[in-house]
Amino acid sequence: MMRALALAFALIRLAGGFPGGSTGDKASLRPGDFVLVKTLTAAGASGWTDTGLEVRAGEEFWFEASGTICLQTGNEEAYCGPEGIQVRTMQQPLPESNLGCLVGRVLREVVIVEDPKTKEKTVREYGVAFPIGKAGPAVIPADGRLFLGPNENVTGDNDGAFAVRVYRRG
Ligand SMILES: [Ca+2]
Repeated sequence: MMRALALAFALIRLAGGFPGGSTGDKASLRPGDFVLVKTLTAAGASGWTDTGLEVRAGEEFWFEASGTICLQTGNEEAYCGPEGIQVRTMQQPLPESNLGCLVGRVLREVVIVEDPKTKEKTVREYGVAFPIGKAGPAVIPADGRLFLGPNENVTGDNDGAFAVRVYRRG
């Protein structure tokens, strides 16, 4: 299994790169327009890390991230920084961005659904993800609570962490 995934990584690398990181017209924004509001560590294995920040759609943020995570412990091909790996899989929140790159997610709603027969409760989260990468501005896509994590859905086998500085428009 590990070997198969390593091979998949290698093959996709050969197939060429993908765009990752940032989007949109950000040329007019400068770091000096922002105020540092949070410094946190987003562990690769934690999935989404809560920033504790409530955000609104259209707000402008600036992010700076460093550190290295491993997307599959033991796989030499699976290390990356906040810019991620130039790989695309079906198992990532943002399919158009690099696998493992730092992404934001605004959690909009948490719904607890109860099965009418078994009475078993399931928690469903609804969020909107957006690309961050290594450093730069980002426009918040929705109202809600801001979380940060790697652009990957299978995070339980990860290692390492990103150190992230979060700046809000002053
Ligand atoms: Ca993983």
